[in-house]
Amino acid sequence: MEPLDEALKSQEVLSFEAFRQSVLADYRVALTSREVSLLGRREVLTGKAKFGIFGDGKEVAQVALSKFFQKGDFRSGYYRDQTFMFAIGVANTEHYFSQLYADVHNDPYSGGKNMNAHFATAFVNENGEWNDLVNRYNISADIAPTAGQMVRGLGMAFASNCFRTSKHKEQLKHLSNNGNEVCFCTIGDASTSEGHFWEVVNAAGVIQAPLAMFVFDDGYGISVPTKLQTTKGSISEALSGFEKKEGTNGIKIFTVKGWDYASLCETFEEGIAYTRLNHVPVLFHVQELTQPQGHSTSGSHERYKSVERLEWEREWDCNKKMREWLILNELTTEEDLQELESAIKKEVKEAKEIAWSKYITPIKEKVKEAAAIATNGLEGEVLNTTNNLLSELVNNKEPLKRNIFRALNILLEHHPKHPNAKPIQHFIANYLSNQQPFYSKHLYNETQKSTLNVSQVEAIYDAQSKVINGYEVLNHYFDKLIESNPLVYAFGEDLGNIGDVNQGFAGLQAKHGVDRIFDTGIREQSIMGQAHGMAMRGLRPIAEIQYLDYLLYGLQTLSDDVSTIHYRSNGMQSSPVIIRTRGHRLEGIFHSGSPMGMIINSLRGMYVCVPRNMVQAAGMYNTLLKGNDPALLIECLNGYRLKEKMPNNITEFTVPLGKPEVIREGTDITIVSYGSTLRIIEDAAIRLNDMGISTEIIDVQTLLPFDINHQIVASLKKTNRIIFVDEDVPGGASAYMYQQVIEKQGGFRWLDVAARTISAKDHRPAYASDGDYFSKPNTEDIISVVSEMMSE
Ligand SMILES: Cc1ncc(C[n+]2csc(CCOP(=O)(O)OP(=O)(O)O)c2C)c(N)n1
Ligand SMILES: [Mg+2]
Repeated sequence: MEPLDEALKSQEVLSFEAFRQSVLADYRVALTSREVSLLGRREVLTGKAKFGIFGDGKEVAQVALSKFFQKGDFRSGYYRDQTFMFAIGVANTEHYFSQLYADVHNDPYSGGKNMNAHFATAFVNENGEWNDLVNRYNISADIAPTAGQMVRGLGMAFASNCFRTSKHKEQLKHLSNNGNEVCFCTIGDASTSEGHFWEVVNAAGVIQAPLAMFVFDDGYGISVPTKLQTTKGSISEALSGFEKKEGTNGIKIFTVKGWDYASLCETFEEGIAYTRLNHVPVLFHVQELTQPQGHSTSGSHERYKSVERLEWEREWDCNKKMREWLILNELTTEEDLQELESAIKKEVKEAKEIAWSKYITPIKEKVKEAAAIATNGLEGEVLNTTNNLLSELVNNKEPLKRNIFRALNILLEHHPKHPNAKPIQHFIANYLSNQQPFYSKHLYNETQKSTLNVSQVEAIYDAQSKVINGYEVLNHYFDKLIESNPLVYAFGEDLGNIGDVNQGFAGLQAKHGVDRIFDTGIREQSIMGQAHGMAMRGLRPIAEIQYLDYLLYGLQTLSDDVSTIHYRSNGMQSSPVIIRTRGHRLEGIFHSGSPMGMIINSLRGMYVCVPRNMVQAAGMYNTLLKGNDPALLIECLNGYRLKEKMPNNITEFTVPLGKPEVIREGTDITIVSYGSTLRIIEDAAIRLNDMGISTEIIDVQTLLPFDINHQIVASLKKTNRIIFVDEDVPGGASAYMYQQVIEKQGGFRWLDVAARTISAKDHRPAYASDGDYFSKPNTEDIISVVSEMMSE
């Protein structure tokens, strides 16, 4: 052979060997993942873990797609993605089991808070600042509600568009490499029946973002087969009208068999390179997948799958097919494979045992410590009964922390004068206070980036300060804000071209560009998700819900995803979205709701701001933009045309969260409220004054957080009478304010007469001005209740 031929030949051998090794490495991951699923299920069935959901039957497709997931990319996935996570090296088997055991110390994805196979990586550091997201794999924290991940995925993909068009790339280098990042979004076949899925496919087709969607089709959603889920029984067929053609927008659709390793690799390579370059969304319909162990540990698929189907699933198991392919293509031998398979079984078992030991050892030590404290120095009868009462705990091979609290408390209940009562109580208190934070921390940001740390900057006025309409205050404010903060993006229905229905952004798209201020389709759920995904990538979106009544359409995303992101990622991820809406009062059943009880009860984890006017709103936006917490801000619909004096420092002054303001001082009665009802109360206060009653009015300003420094009880100490007023239904947010002040702040001690709530009626507000009068609290209602209280 000529030297050149020889060199080429040896290169070929080398590259074949490299290929062979990489294929075998993939198979190794697929096998490992399968073994994890098998052992994981056993851990649940034997009672060591509570619930398990596994990725068996999806392994080969996931190792294939992991090959095209690059550093800087994002994943918004679902609970079947363990193989992908193992393949990119972000998850390992030991940690996987730690999460399965709900080990608060060793589950690196959620700190023991989330179910197994719900992954996350750190987007922010211990100081609350964004990490360099460009040089790492980014896994957004998983949620269980089916298809919920789609809307977040849309936002994370869309952020790449924002970075690509940004004029401030230099400042954003740690967040993006020119918008080349793809968001991988996985979903089960049945979950495509959810509205979220369709909303996102449509929105992605319109806005053209680098979103790679993978529908993992195993033919079932728990027990319900595809033909009852999807038109024509095929999601790719049903979606064909969305397909991008020459000269149109849309998405690219690929179909591929989930057991066919070679064609999976080829298809994913082509599709992902395409979306990365062109920002055209792609959807892969991954077909013919299986569930070797059924849906989850909660049931058995033999109940609903036919014998033939079960037989087919065994035959077309992706790992089995890959194994056959390896042998057929002489990439390995039967003997080597058997060796590999037994090595992997051993490895996974060892990892599981390490995880179990790390989890259980500290609890067992606590059991020992508890027993030692309880029996210390005892003898005779009291020792016997103590031992008897603790025997179940001490003999428990898999004790939980709660078993310790229960056993010790029962012991004290039986023996109130137990000789070791004091040290036992001390132990209980210490152990409780040591453990509680693991379960409760990170609901809100606790770092220096907590919005509660933003200090107050007073509004500055001088003789030249203009008095203008509320909407003009906002318009001026948003103009300055977009100019000064390159991270801010504003969007929603009718927000771009006409500048929102109340002109807050009027003229600003023309001035600042369609990249920063833009219209969206009528799709509240995915507007929320779009903002959420962008915020997680370090941008500062202000996204609109056109009217408060329509927040319901987006509430699932806000409640399940945005509100829990910091908590469920154990503080590793933040989403400082600002959701802007307007409400409380307009007209009729669907344009004047004020469902504040629903909102504050479903959005713990977000802050909820209820400014009484647009200057206060601007100050709150400034505060929110300095912190890293998500928030909802509700502007008063009937406030846009009221005259307000504009501060000179409109983009700098801040309104701190959780700090009520006394807007009228008085001595006889305190009325607590927020938003547009304050104007009715002010009207009542003038008439009450004429009747000789002096009213103190307090604007709470934010419902979450609520009066952090207990200013309201200070007012109650002075007046000894209090009413909580709002426009929600009876028992809604007025009851919440009542509970906060009367119970939490100890306000009951200062009452001369029973505290009251005044709210709207149970029904939705009827149309027109008289409808409003008879549906919502009005001035006469307030005067009447105050008069009644004054005469008691
Ligand atoms: C909104 C919502 N509804 C119901 C459920 C309960 N649930 C969990 S998984 C599942 C089936 C999902 O099937 P599919 O999307 O095909 O995924 P697979 O589990 O088959 O991979 C259901 C109904 C849920 N988690 N969320
Ligand atoms: Mg399915």
